[in-house]
Amino acid sequence: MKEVKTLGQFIIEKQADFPYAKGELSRLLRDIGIAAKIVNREVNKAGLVDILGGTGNGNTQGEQQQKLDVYANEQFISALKHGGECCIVASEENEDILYLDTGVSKNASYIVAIDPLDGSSNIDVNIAVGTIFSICRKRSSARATLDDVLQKGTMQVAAGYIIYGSSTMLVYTTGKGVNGFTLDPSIGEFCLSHPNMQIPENGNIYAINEGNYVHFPDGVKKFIKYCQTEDPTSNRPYISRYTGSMVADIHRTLIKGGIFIYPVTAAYPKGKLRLLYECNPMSLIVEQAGGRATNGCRRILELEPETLHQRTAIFIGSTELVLTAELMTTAAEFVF
Ligand code: P6P
Repeated sequence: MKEVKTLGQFIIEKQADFPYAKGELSRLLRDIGIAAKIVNREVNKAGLVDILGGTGNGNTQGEQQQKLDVYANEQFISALKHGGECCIVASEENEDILYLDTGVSKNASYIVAIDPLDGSSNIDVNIAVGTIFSICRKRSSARATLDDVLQKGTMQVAAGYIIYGSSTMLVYTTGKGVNGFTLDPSIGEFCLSHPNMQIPENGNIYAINEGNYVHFPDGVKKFIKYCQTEDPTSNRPYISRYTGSMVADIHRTLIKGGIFIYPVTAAYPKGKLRLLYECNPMSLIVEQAGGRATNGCRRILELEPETLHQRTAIFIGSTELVLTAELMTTAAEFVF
């Protein structure tokens, strides 16, 4: 009988990796896991209850807010507020940071940046959506401020995502490798299913929205043509897969290898995806699994955040493939 290790058991076991840990980060990860199970329950029955469709409001990004977006945001913020370990949450769904450092969270020392439901426009068509989170420690000795949120990706103490797909998985890292947990609905627990995840060094799947082809930098166009050119010695033409859901595309890339690219486009001259709560956490995970993540020429984790909802281009995936894409794209084409 295979031993089942739950997320909670794993977190406690790994706490030993941090000699000075007092359990705060463990409790914070537990809180995120609880909210994920609640959101999962609603995502799974989204077609049955009036939680689908738009709220009629827009979010910070001017994107049509889906009801499930709002619900997920509320659930994660509530779990963080009542968990006692988070002093500030920065959410894609909120214009400004939210201070949680009152009551049980008065002396909390962690900052959480989160995209509560990424890819939510896919909910109505039953394509996998996800939650992405990034955790940093408060740097200031006094009350946390926006400066404590605007930290480089290298300062993350943990990062992870939940993918609500054919099964629901939570994948996270605390800087010592990447581990994946699958939700077992029969016991309501995330169970270790993908220990020590390693991304294949190379891969033959490329993910990019080719609808934007005409607006891509020439180097990106060159790379796409490279992927499509017959060359049996290098397993080309590659396979094109793109779901419109960053979590789903990067989860597939993590497991099967390949590359996910969201470059600069006419509509998004600085890239579309957000640095703090999409690109930084996904980049830490992929790097910890042995992959590479840049904006085409600079490491994502080294980019200096200047604003809360800052966007960046991203090339992320198997090291060999990301390097090939970078070599085809001159630095001059990239917005720093
Ligand atoms: P496009 C979803 O809206 C999202 O933020 C990511 O999950 C996804 O990778 C990307 O945008 C899709 O953008 O422009 O290709 O529809």
